[in-house]
Amino acid sequence: MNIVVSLLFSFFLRHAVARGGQRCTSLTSASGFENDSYAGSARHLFVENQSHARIDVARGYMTNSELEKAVKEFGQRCSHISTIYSIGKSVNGFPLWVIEISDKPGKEEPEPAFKFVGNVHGDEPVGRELLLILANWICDNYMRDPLVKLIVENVHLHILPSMNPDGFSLRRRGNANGIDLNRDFPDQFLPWNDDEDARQPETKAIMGWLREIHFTASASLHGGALVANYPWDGTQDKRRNYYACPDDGTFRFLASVYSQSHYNMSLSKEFEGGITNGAFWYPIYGGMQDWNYIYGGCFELTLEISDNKWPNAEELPTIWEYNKMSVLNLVASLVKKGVHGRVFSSDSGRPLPGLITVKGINYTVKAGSVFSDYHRLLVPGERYEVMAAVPGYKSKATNIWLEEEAMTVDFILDPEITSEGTLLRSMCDCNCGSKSRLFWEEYFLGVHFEVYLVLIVFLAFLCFLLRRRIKFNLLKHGQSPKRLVSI
Ligand SMILES: *[C@@H]1O[C@H](CO)[C@@H](O)[C@H](O)[C@H]1NC(C)=O
Ligand SMILES: *[C@@H]1O[C@H](CO)[C@@H](O)[C@H](O)[C@H]1NC(C)=O
Ligand SMILES: *[C@@H]1O[C@H](CO)[C@@H](O)[C@H](O)[C@H]1NC(C)=O
Ligand SMILES: CC(=O)N[C@H]1CO[C@H](CO)[C@@H](O)[C@@H]1O
Ligand SMILES: [Zn+2]
Repeated sequence: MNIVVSLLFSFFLRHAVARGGQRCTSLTSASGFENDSYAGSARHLFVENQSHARIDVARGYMTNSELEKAVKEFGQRCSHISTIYSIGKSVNGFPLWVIEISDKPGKEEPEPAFKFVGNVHGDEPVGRELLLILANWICDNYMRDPLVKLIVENVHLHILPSMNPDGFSLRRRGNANGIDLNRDFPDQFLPWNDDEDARQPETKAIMGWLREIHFTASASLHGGALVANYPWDGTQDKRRNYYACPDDGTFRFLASVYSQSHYNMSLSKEFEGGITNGAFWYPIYGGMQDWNYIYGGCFELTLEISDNKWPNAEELPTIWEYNKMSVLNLVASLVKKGVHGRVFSSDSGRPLPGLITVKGINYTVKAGSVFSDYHRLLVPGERYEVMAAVPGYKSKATNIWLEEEAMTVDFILDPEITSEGTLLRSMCDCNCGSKSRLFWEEYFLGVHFEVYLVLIVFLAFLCFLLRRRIKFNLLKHGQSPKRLVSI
Protein backbone atom coordinates (compact mmCIF):
# COMPACT_ATOMS: atom_id res chain seq x y z
CA MET A 1 0.00 0.00 0.00
CA ASN A 2 1.24 3.39 -0.91
CA ILE A 3 -0.45 5.25 1.89
CA VAL A 4 1.57 8.13 3.24
CA VAL A 5 -1.09 9.40 5.57
CA SER A 6 0.52 10.41 8.76
CA LEU A 7 -1.03 9.32 11.97
CA LEU A 8 0.11 11.14 15.00
CA PHE A 9 -1.41 10.96 18.43
CA SER A 10 -1.08 14.42 19.75
CA PHE A 11 0.79 14.18 22.97
CA PHE A 12 0.02 17.76 23.70
CA LEU A 13 -3.71 17.12 23.46
CA ARG A 14 -3.47 14.13 25.77
CA HIS A 15 -1.46 16.12 28.20
CA ALA A 16 -3.97 18.94 28.01
CA VAL A 17 -6.80 16.55 28.74
CA ALA A 18 -5.07 15.38 31.85
CA ARG A 19 -4.75 18.95 33.01
CA GLY A 20 -8.31 19.79 32.08
CA GLY A 21 -9.49 16.87 34.15
CA GLN A 22 -8.31 18.53 37.33
CA ARG A 23 -10.51 21.51 36.81
CA CYS A 24 -13.24 20.61 39.29
CA THR A 25 -11.39 21.54 42.41
CA SER A 26 -9.93 24.71 41.02
CA LEU A 27 -13.14 25.88 39.42
CA THR A 28 -15.43 25.32 42.33
CA SER A 29 -13.05 26.98 44.71
CA ALA A 30 -12.61 30.05 42.51
CA SER A 31 -15.64 32.24 42.75
CA GLY A 32 -17.03 33.52 39.51
CA PHE A 33 -18.05 36.77 41.06
CA GLU A 34 -15.88 38.17 43.81
CA ASN A 35 -13.18 39.07 41.32
CA ASP A 36 -15.43 39.96 38.47
CA SER A 37 -14.70 43.59 37.87
CA TYR A 38 -17.69 43.88 35.60
CA ALA A 39 -20.33 42.52 37.95
CA GLY A 40 -20.35 45.49 40.24
CA SER A 41 -20.26 48.24 37.65
CA ALA A 42 -22.68 47.42 34.88
CA ARG A 43 -25.90 46.72 36.72
CA HIS A 44 -28.03 49.83 36.78
CA LEU A 45 -31.69 50.45 36.59
CA PHE A 46 -33.03 50.26 33.11
CA VAL A 47 -33.57 53.77 31.78
CA GLU A 48 -34.67 53.14 28.22
CA ASN A 49 -38.08 54.47 27.51
CA GLN A 50 -40.02 52.15 25.25
CA SER A 51 -41.72 49.96 27.76
CA HIS A 52 -42.43 51.55 31.10
CA ALA A 53 -45.00 48.94 31.90
CA ARG A 54 -42.38 46.20 32.19
CA ILE A 55 -39.46 48.25 33.40
CA ASP A 56 -39.32 46.18 36.55
CA VAL A 57 -38.23 43.01 34.71
CA ALA A 58 -35.19 44.77 33.30
CA ARG A 59 -33.95 45.94 36.65
CA GLY A 60 -30.36 44.89 37.10
CA TYR A 61 -29.84 43.97 33.46
CA MET A 62 -27.42 45.94 31.31
CA THR A 63 -28.91 48.42 28.88
CA ASN A 64 -27.50 48.35 25.36
CA SER A 65 -25.19 51.27 26.06
CA GLU A 66 -24.04 49.60 29.26
CA LEU A 67 -23.40 46.44 27.30
CA GLU A 68 -21.34 48.39 24.79
CA LYS A 69 -19.40 49.99 27.63
CA ALA A 70 -18.84 46.62 29.30
CA VAL A 71 -17.54 45.14 26.04
CA LYS A 72 -15.14 48.02 25.50
CA GLU A 73 -13.96 47.99 29.09
CA PHE A 74 -13.34 44.30 28.78
CA GLY A 75 -11.33 44.89 25.62
CA GLN A 76 -9.07 47.30 27.49
CA ARG A 77 -8.77 45.33 30.68
CA CYS A 78 -8.04 42.05 28.87
CA SER A 79 -6.27 43.31 25.79
CA HIS A 80 -3.53 40.67 26.16
CA ILE A 81 -5.98 37.87 25.35
CA SER A 82 -8.79 39.59 23.49
CA THR A 83 -9.83 41.88 20.72
CA ILE A 84 -13.12 43.68 20.10
CA TYR A 85 -14.87 44.03 16.76
CA SER A 86 -18.31 44.56 15.33
CA ILE A 87 -19.92 42.35 12.68
CA GLY A 88 -22.48 44.92 11.58
CA LYS A 89 -25.36 46.97 12.92
CA SER A 90 -28.90 46.30 14.03
CA VAL A 91 -31.88 47.89 12.25
CA ASN A 92 -31.63 50.86 14.62
CA GLY A 93 -27.90 51.18 14.08
CA PHE A 94 -26.58 49.56 17.23
CA PRO A 95 -23.21 47.82 16.60
CA LEU A 96 -23.18 44.06 17.01
CA TRP A 97 -20.08 43.82 19.21
CA VAL A 98 -17.99 40.69 19.39
CA ILE A 99 -15.28 39.80 21.89
CA GLU A 100 -12.66 37.42 20.57
CA ILE A 101 -10.66 35.59 23.21
CA SER A 102 -7.39 33.84 22.36
CA ASP A 103 -3.72 34.07 23.23
CA LYS A 104 -3.31 35.45 19.69
CA PRO A 105 -6.54 37.38 19.25
CA GLY A 106 -7.32 38.51 15.72
CA LYS A 107 -4.56 36.33 14.24
CA GLU A 108 -5.04 33.32 12.02
CA GLU A 109 -3.83 30.11 13.68
CA PRO A 110 -4.30 26.42 12.91
CA GLU A 111 -6.85 26.17 15.73
CA PRO A 112 -10.61 25.62 15.91
CA ALA A 113 -12.90 28.62 16.42
CA PHE A 114 -16.04 28.61 18.56
CA LYS A 115 -18.76 31.24 18.80
CA PHE A 116 -21.41 32.06 21.37
CA VAL A 117 -24.39 34.14 20.29
CA GLY A 118 -26.66 35.59 22.98
CA ASN A 119 -29.95 37.45 22.96
CA VAL A 120 -31.14 36.20 19.55
CA HIS A 121 -34.62 36.85 20.88
CA GLY A 122 -34.91 40.32 22.34
CA ASP A 123 -36.94 39.11 25.31
CA GLU A 124 -34.38 36.43 26.28
CA PRO A 125 -31.62 38.49 27.90
CA VAL A 126 -30.01 35.94 30.24
CA GLY A 127 -27.50 34.91 27.56
CA ARG A 128 -26.14 38.40 27.04
CA GLU A 129 -25.46 38.79 30.73
CA LEU A 130 -23.90 35.33 31.02
CA LEU A 131 -21.62 35.89 28.04
CA LEU A 132 -20.16 39.05 29.59
CA ILE A 133 -19.66 37.18 32.84
CA LEU A 134 -18.00 34.35 30.90
CA ALA A 135 -15.57 36.68 29.16
CA ASN A 136 -14.62 38.34 32.44
CA TRP A 137 -14.34 35.05 34.23
CA ILE A 138 -11.96 33.75 31.56
CA CYS A 139 -9.88 36.91 31.82
CA ASP A 140 -9.68 36.63 35.61
CA ASN A 141 -8.90 32.92 35.71
CA TYR A 142 -6.82 32.44 32.59
CA MET A 143 -3.56 32.02 34.46
CA ARG A 144 -4.79 29.76 37.25
CA ASP A 145 -7.39 27.47 35.73
CA PRO A 146 -6.06 24.71 33.44
CA LEU A 147 -9.31 24.34 31.49
CA VAL A 148 -9.52 28.06 30.78
CA LYS A 149 -5.84 28.11 29.83
CA LEU A 150 -6.48 25.25 27.42
CA ILE A 151 -9.29 27.25 25.81
CA VAL A 152 -7.36 30.50 25.55
CA GLU A 153 -4.29 28.80 24.10
CA ASN A 154 -5.96 26.38 21.69
CA VAL A 155 -9.28 27.90 20.62
CA HIS A 156 -10.37 31.22 19.16
CA LEU A 157 -13.50 31.98 21.16
CA HIS A 158 -15.81 34.61 19.66
CA ILE A 159 -18.59 36.01 21.84
CA LEU A 160 -21.51 38.03 20.49
CA PRO A 161 -23.46 38.94 23.65
CA SER A 162 -26.43 40.41 21.78
CA MET A 163 -27.53 39.58 18.26
CA ASN A 164 -30.74 41.55 18.78
CA PRO A 165 -30.10 44.73 20.79
CA ASP A 166 -33.17 46.44 19.28
CA GLY A 167 -35.45 43.62 20.34
CA PHE A 168 -33.93 43.82 23.78
CA SER A 169 -34.62 47.52 24.20
CA LEU A 170 -38.15 46.97 22.85
CA ARG A 171 -38.57 44.00 25.23
CA ARG A 172 -39.78 41.80 22.48
CA ARG A 173 -38.82 38.65 20.63
CA GLY A 174 -38.29 40.05 17.12
CA ASN A 175 -35.95 42.78 15.96
CA ALA A 176 -36.95 46.42 15.31
CA ASN A 177 -38.84 45.27 12.19
CA GLY A 178 -40.69 42.69 14.25
CA ILE A 179 -38.91 39.79 12.56
CA ASP A 180 -37.97 36.69 14.55
CA LEU A 181 -34.26 36.38 13.72
CA ASN A 182 -34.32 32.66 14.43
CA ARG A 183 -36.72 32.22 11.50
CA ASP A 184 -34.87 34.52 9.11
CA PHE A 185 -32.09 32.27 7.76
CA PRO A 186 -32.13 30.42 4.43
CA ASP A 187 -33.59 26.96 5.06
CA GLN A 188 -33.07 23.60 3.38
CA PHE A 189 -36.82 23.02 3.31
CA LEU A 190 -37.82 26.52 2.17
CA PRO A 191 -35.99 26.91 -1.15
CA TRP A 192 -37.73 30.20 -1.93
CA ASN A 193 -36.15 32.09 0.96
CA ASP A 194 -32.55 31.79 -0.22
CA ASP A 195 -32.12 35.44 -1.18
CA GLU A 196 -29.54 36.94 1.18
CA ASP A 197 -30.51 40.52 0.33
CA ALA A 198 -33.98 39.92 1.71
CA ARG A 199 -32.62 39.09 5.18
CA GLN A 200 -32.63 41.33 8.24
CA PRO A 201 -29.38 43.25 8.91
CA GLU A 202 -28.71 41.15 12.04
CA THR A 203 -29.10 37.95 10.02
CA LYS A 204 -26.88 39.24 7.22
CA ALA A 205 -24.26 40.17 9.79
CA ILE A 206 -24.16 36.57 11.03
CA MET A 207 -24.00 35.23 7.47
CA GLY A 208 -21.10 37.53 6.61
CA TRP A 209 -19.37 36.59 9.85
CA LEU A 210 -19.32 32.91 8.83
CA ARG A 211 -17.74 33.83 5.53
CA GLU A 212 -14.96 35.64 7.39
CA ILE A 213 -14.30 33.12 10.12
CA HIS A 214 -14.19 29.37 9.77
CA PHE A 215 -16.05 28.26 12.90
CA THR A 216 -15.92 24.64 13.96
CA ALA A 217 -18.84 24.83 16.38
CA SER A 218 -21.09 27.29 18.16
CA ALA A 219 -24.04 27.77 20.46
CA SER A 220 -26.80 30.33 20.68
CA LEU A 221 -28.32 31.11 24.05
CA HIS A 222 -32.05 31.29 24.64
CA GLY A 223 -34.49 31.29 27.54
CA GLY A 224 -37.86 29.78 28.28
CA ALA A 225 -36.79 26.17 28.82
CA LEU A 226 -33.87 24.13 30.10
CA VAL A 227 -32.52 21.92 27.32
CA ALA A 228 -29.71 21.56 24.76
CA ASN A 229 -31.31 21.45 21.31
CA TYR A 230 -29.56 20.09 18.19
CA PRO A 231 -30.32 19.79 14.42
CA TRP A 232 -32.39 19.28 12.50
CA ASP A 233 -34.81 21.95 13.60
CA GLY A 234 -37.11 21.35 10.62
CA THR A 235 -38.49 18.36 8.79
CA GLN A 236 -39.09 17.61 5.15
CA ASP A 237 -42.81 16.93 5.61
CA LYS A 238 -43.24 19.80 8.12
CA ARG A 239 -44.48 17.43 10.80
CA ARG A 240 -43.20 17.13 14.34
CA ASN A 241 -40.81 14.19 14.27
CA TYR A 242 -37.31 13.18 15.25
CA TYR A 243 -35.40 14.30 12.18
CA ALA A 244 -31.76 13.26 12.36
CA CYS A 245 -29.03 15.16 10.52
CA PRO A 246 -25.98 13.24 9.17
CA ASP A 247 -24.07 14.06 12.37
CA ASP A 248 -26.84 13.05 14.75
CA GLY A 249 -24.39 11.10 16.92
CA THR A 250 -21.91 13.96 17.05
CA PHE A 251 -24.64 16.43 17.99
CA ARG A 252 -26.10 14.19 20.68
CA PHE A 253 -22.62 13.93 22.09
CA LEU A 254 -22.05 17.70 22.07
CA ALA A 255 -25.49 18.45 23.50
CA SER A 256 -24.81 15.91 26.24
CA VAL A 257 -21.48 17.53 27.07
CA TYR A 258 -23.53 20.64 27.84
CA SER A 259 -26.40 19.04 29.72
CA GLN A 260 -24.24 16.63 31.73
CA SER A 261 -21.94 19.45 32.85
CA HIS A 262 -24.91 21.59 33.88
CA TYR A 263 -26.17 21.82 37.45
CA ASN A 264 -29.44 20.04 36.67
CA MET A 265 -30.23 20.18 32.93
CA SER A 266 -29.71 16.43 32.50
CA LEU A 267 -32.28 15.72 35.25
CA SER A 268 -35.04 17.13 33.06
CA LYS A 269 -38.34 15.26 33.16
CA GLU A 270 -39.46 16.77 29.88
CA PHE A 271 -36.30 16.00 27.85
CA GLU A 272 -34.43 12.75 28.26
CA GLY A 273 -30.90 13.57 29.35
CA GLY A 274 -31.67 17.27 28.98
CA ILE A 275 -31.15 17.20 25.21
CA THR A 276 -33.53 17.19 22.26
CA ASN A 277 -33.65 17.01 18.53
CA GLY A 278 -35.16 20.31 17.41
CA ALA A 279 -37.81 18.87 15.11
CA PHE A 280 -38.81 16.34 17.74
CA TRP A 281 -39.51 19.16 20.18
CA TYR A 282 -41.22 21.43 17.65
CA PRO A 283 -40.14 22.03 14.06
CA ILE A 284 -39.02 25.50 13.03
CA TYR A 285 -37.86 26.81 9.65
CA GLY A 286 -35.31 29.51 8.90
CA GLY A 287 -33.48 28.84 12.15
CA MET A 288 -29.86 29.78 12.70
CA GLN A 289 -28.80 26.32 13.92
CA ASP A 290 -29.56 24.31 10.78
CA TRP A 291 -28.18 27.07 8.60
CA ASN A 292 -24.87 26.99 10.47
CA TYR A 293 -24.50 23.26 9.97
CA ILE A 294 -25.54 23.17 6.32
CA TYR A 295 -24.11 26.40 4.92
CA GLY A 296 -21.60 27.53 7.50
CA GLY A 297 -19.75 24.26 8.12
CA CYS A 298 -20.33 24.94 11.81
CA PHE A 299 -21.85 22.55 14.38
CA GLU A 300 -24.35 24.72 16.24
CA LEU A 301 -26.45 23.97 19.31
CA THR A 302 -29.42 26.00 20.54
CA LEU A 303 -29.18 26.20 24.30
CA GLU A 304 -32.22 26.99 26.42
CA ILE A 305 -30.59 28.01 29.66
CA SER A 306 -33.40 29.15 31.95
CA ASP A 307 -37.06 28.30 32.28
CA ASN A 308 -37.77 31.91 33.08
CA LYS A 309 -36.97 34.31 30.23
CA TRP A 310 -36.51 37.32 32.49
CA PRO A 311 -35.46 35.99 35.86
CA ASN A 312 -34.75 38.49 38.58
CA ALA A 313 -31.26 39.87 37.97
CA GLU A 314 -30.24 38.63 41.39
CA GLU A 315 -30.50 35.10 40.02
CA LEU A 316 -27.96 35.73 37.27
CA PRO A 317 -24.92 34.78 39.37
CA THR A 318 -26.59 31.48 40.24
CA ILE A 319 -27.55 30.80 36.64
CA TRP A 320 -23.96 31.47 35.66
CA GLU A 321 -22.74 28.98 38.25
CA TYR A 322 -25.19 26.39 36.90
CA ASN A 323 -23.91 26.91 33.34
CA LYS A 324 -20.24 27.61 33.93
CA MET A 325 -18.89 24.08 33.55
CA SER A 326 -21.20 23.41 30.60
CA VAL A 327 -19.96 26.44 28.72
CA LEU A 328 -16.29 25.71 29.43
CA ASN A 329 -16.55 21.99 28.69
CA LEU A 330 -18.40 22.60 25.43
CA VAL A 331 -15.73 24.98 24.16
CA ALA A 332 -12.91 22.74 25.41
CA SER A 333 -14.40 19.75 23.58
CA LEU A 334 -13.19 21.39 20.35
CA VAL A 335 -9.67 20.63 21.50
CA LYS A 336 -10.15 17.56 23.64
CA LYS A 337 -12.35 15.57 21.26
CA GLY A 338 -12.48 14.61 17.61
CA VAL A 339 -9.96 14.28 14.81
CA HIS A 340 -7.69 17.17 13.89
CA GLY A 341 -4.91 17.70 11.44
CA ARG A 342 -3.66 19.39 8.32
CA VAL A 343 -3.53 18.56 4.63
CA PHE A 344 -0.37 18.99 2.57
CA SER A 345 0.88 18.39 -0.93
CA SER A 346 3.61 15.73 -1.16
CA ASP A 347 5.57 17.43 -3.93
CA SER A 348 5.72 20.97 -2.61
CA GLY A 349 4.84 20.56 1.07
CA ARG A 350 2.37 23.39 0.85
CA PRO A 351 -1.03 23.36 2.64
CA LEU A 352 -3.97 22.22 0.52
CA PRO A 353 -7.67 23.16 0.73
CA GLY A 354 -8.62 19.69 1.96
CA LEU A 355 -12.14 18.29 2.16
CA ILE A 356 -12.50 15.84 5.01
CA THR A 357 -15.19 13.19 5.04
CA VAL A 358 -15.92 10.28 7.33
CA LYS A 359 -17.29 7.06 5.87
CA GLY A 360 -20.96 6.66 6.71
CA ILE A 361 -21.53 10.36 7.50
CA ASN A 362 -22.76 12.46 4.60
CA TYR A 363 -21.03 15.68 5.63
CA THR A 364 -17.85 17.42 4.52
CA VAL A 365 -15.58 19.42 6.79
CA LYS A 366 -13.37 21.93 5.03
CA ALA A 367 -9.81 22.60 6.06
CA GLY A 368 -8.93 26.22 6.85
CA SER A 369 -7.79 28.32 3.93
CA VAL A 370 -4.51 29.56 5.41
CA PHE A 371 -3.10 26.61 7.37
CA SER A 372 -5.29 23.86 5.89
CA ASP A 373 -6.12 22.74 9.41
CA TYR A 374 -9.30 20.75 9.88
CA HIS A 375 -11.24 19.97 13.04
CA ARG A 376 -13.66 17.07 12.74
CA LEU A 377 -15.80 16.57 15.85
CA LEU A 378 -16.87 12.94 16.31
CA VAL A 379 -18.25 10.70 19.04
CA PRO A 380 -15.29 9.25 20.96
CA GLY A 381 -14.72 5.51 21.42
CA GLU A 382 -15.51 4.48 17.88
CA ARG A 383 -13.79 3.35 14.71
CA TYR A 384 -13.82 5.70 11.71
CA GLU A 385 -12.54 5.82 8.17
CA VAL A 386 -11.39 9.37 7.55
CA MET A 387 -10.76 10.55 4.01
CA ALA A 388 -9.08 13.68 2.63
CA ALA A 389 -9.75 14.89 -0.90
CA VAL A 390 -8.41 17.84 -2.88
CA PRO A 391 -9.17 18.44 -6.55
CA GLY A 392 -6.11 17.50 -8.62
CA TYR A 393 -4.74 15.20 -5.91
CA LYS A 394 -5.20 11.53 -5.15
CA SER A 395 -7.55 11.11 -2.20
CA LYS A 396 -6.38 9.19 0.81
CA ALA A 397 -8.28 7.37 3.51
CA THR A 398 -7.23 5.91 6.81
CA ASN A 399 -8.92 3.84 9.49
CA ILE A 400 -8.62 5.14 13.00
CA TRP A 401 -9.79 4.15 16.44
CA LEU A 402 -10.82 7.40 18.09
CA GLU A 403 -10.32 7.24 21.83
CA GLU A 404 -11.76 9.58 24.45
CA GLU A 405 -9.03 12.07 23.68
CA ALA A 406 -8.56 14.00 20.47
CA MET A 407 -6.39 12.59 17.74
CA THR A 408 -4.21 14.22 15.08
CA VAL A 409 -4.24 12.85 11.55
CA ASP A 410 -2.28 14.76 8.91
CA PHE A 411 -2.72 13.95 5.26
CA ILE A 412 0.01 14.26 2.61
CA LEU A 413 -1.55 13.98 -0.82
CA ASP A 414 0.16 13.14 -4.10
CA PRO A 415 -0.66 15.16 -7.20
CA GLU A 416 -2.83 13.35 -9.65
CA ILE A 417 -0.83 12.44 -12.75
CA THR A 418 -2.86 12.72 -15.93
CA SER A 419 -1.94 10.27 -18.70
CA GLU A 420 -0.39 13.20 -20.53
CA GLY A 421 1.67 14.11 -17.49
CA THR A 422 2.89 10.54 -17.01
CA LEU A 423 3.99 10.37 -20.64
CA LEU A 424 5.85 13.66 -20.31
CA ARG A 425 7.66 12.58 -17.18
CA SER A 426 8.81 9.27 -18.63
CA MET A 427 9.96 11.02 -21.82
CA CYS A 428 11.95 13.49 -19.77
CA ASP A 429 13.60 10.76 -17.72
CA CYS A 430 14.54 9.02 -20.92
CA ASN A 431 15.64 11.82 -23.21
CA CYS A 432 17.42 13.93 -20.68
CA GLY A 433 19.66 11.07 -19.60
CA SER A 434 22.79 10.75 -21.75
CA LYS A 435 23.31 6.97 -21.71
CA SER A 436 20.57 5.99 -24.07
CA ARG A 437 21.09 8.84 -26.47
CA LEU A 438 23.08 6.80 -28.95
CA PHE A 439 20.36 4.21 -29.19
CA TRP A 440 17.78 6.85 -29.89
CA GLU A 441 19.90 8.56 -32.53
CA GLU A 442 20.50 5.33 -34.40
CA TYR A 443 16.89 4.42 -34.20
CA PHE A 444 15.66 7.72 -35.58
CA LEU A 445 18.40 8.45 -38.15
CA GLY A 446 17.12 6.32 -40.94
CA VAL A 447 13.46 7.11 -41.15
CA HIS A 448 11.80 10.55 -41.18
CA PHE A 449 14.77 12.15 -39.53
CA GLU A 450 13.45 15.71 -39.65
CA VAL A 451 10.08 14.84 -38.15
CA TYR A 452 11.70 13.08 -35.21
CA LEU A 453 14.18 15.88 -34.72
CA VAL A 454 11.38 18.41 -34.40
CA LEU A 455 9.57 16.09 -31.99
CA ILE A 456 12.67 15.64 -29.84
CA VAL A 457 13.35 19.37 -29.67
CA PHE A 458 9.73 19.93 -28.70
CA LEU A 459 9.85 17.30 -25.98
CA ALA A 460 13.13 18.64 -24.65
CA PHE A 461 11.55 22.06 -24.38
CA LEU A 462 8.54 20.68 -22.51
CA CYS A 463 10.86 18.79 -20.27
CA PHE A 464 12.78 21.98 -19.51
CA LEU A 465 9.57 23.82 -18.67
CA LEU A 466 8.32 21.04 -16.40
CA ARG A 467 11.56 20.87 -14.42
CA ARG A 468 11.67 24.62 -14.05
CA ARG A 469 8.16 24.63 -12.65
CA ILE A 470 8.85 21.90 -10.13
CA LYS A 471 12.00 23.68 -9.00
CA PHE A 472 10.15 26.95 -8.65
CA ASN A 473 7.44 25.32 -6.56
CA LEU A 474 9.99 23.69 -4.30
CA LEU A 475 11.78 26.97 -3.78
CA LYS A 476 8.58 28.81 -3.06
CA HIS A 477 7.11 26.32 -0.62
CA GLY A 478 10.30 24.58 0.33
CA GLN A 479 9.82 24.56 4.10
CA SER A 480 8.71 21.04 4.82
CA PRO A 481 6.18 20.79 7.64
CA LYS A 482 7.71 19.47 10.82
CA ARG A 483 4.88 17.41 12.20
CA LEU A 484 4.68 15.02 9.28
CA VAL A 485 5.41 11.37 9.77
CA SER A 486 4.83 8.86 7.01
CA ILE A 487 3.54 5.40 7.70
C1 LIG B 1 -39.56 58.99 27.90
O1 LIG B 1 -40.47 59.41 26.91
C2 LIG B 1 -41.21 60.56 27.25
C3 LIG B 1 -42.15 60.84 26.11
O2 LIG B 1 -42.74 59.67 25.66
C4 LIG B 1 -40.27 61.73 27.51
O3 LIG B 1 -41.03 62.84 27.91
C5 LIG B 1 -39.28 61.35 28.55
O4 LIG B 1 -38.33 62.38 28.72
C6 LIG B 1 -38.54 60.06 28.18
N1 LIG B 1 -37.67 59.68 29.26
C7 LIG B 1 -36.46 59.23 29.06
C8 LIG B 1 -35.69 58.81 30.26
O5 LIG B 1 -35.95 59.14 27.94
C1 LIG C 1 -33.05 22.99 38.24
O1 LIG C 1 -32.84 23.80 39.38
C2 LIG C 1 -33.64 24.99 39.40
C3 LIG C 1 -33.22 25.80 40.59
O2 LIG C 1 -33.18 25.02 41.73
C4 LIG C 1 -35.11 24.62 39.43
O3 LIG C 1 -35.90 25.78 39.40
C5 LIG C 1 -35.43 23.76 38.22
O4 LIG C 1 -36.76 23.32 38.28
C6 LIG C 1 -34.51 22.57 38.17
N1 LIG C 1 -34.74 21.88 36.92
C7 LIG C 1 -34.64 20.56 36.82
C8 LIG C 1 -34.90 19.98 35.49
O5 LIG C 1 -34.33 19.84 37.76
C1 LIG D 1 -25.79 13.86 1.01
O1 LIG D 1 -26.24 15.14 1.34
C2 LIG D 1 -26.57 15.94 0.23
C3 LIG D 1 -26.98 17.29 0.75
O2 LIG D 1 -25.98 17.85 1.52
C4 LIG D 1 -27.66 15.30 -0.59
O3 LIG D 1 -27.92 16.08 -1.72
C5 LIG D 1 -27.26 13.90 -0.99
O4 LIG D 1 -28.32 13.26 -1.62
C6 LIG D 1 -26.83 13.10 0.22
N1 LIG D 1 -26.31 11.82 -0.19
C7 LIG D 1 -26.70 10.68 0.37
C8 LIG D 1 -26.05 9.45 -0.16
O5 LIG D 1 -27.54 10.63 1.23
C1 LIG E 1 -8.79 34.16 43.67
C2 LIG E 1 -8.56 35.61 43.85
O1 LIG E 1 -7.81 36.22 43.11
N1 LIG E 1 -9.22 36.18 44.78
C3 LIG E 1 -9.12 37.58 45.04
C4 LIG E 1 -10.41 38.26 44.70
O2 LIG E 1 -10.38 39.60 45.07
C5 LIG E 1 -10.18 39.80 46.45
C6 LIG E 1 -10.27 41.29 46.69
O3 LIG E 1 -11.43 41.78 46.15
C7 LIG E 1 -8.84 39.23 46.86
O4 LIG E 1 -8.64 39.36 48.27
C8 LIG E 1 -8.78 37.77 46.51
O5 LIG E 1 -7.50 37.24 46.74
ZN1 LIG F 1 -35.27 32.06 21.90
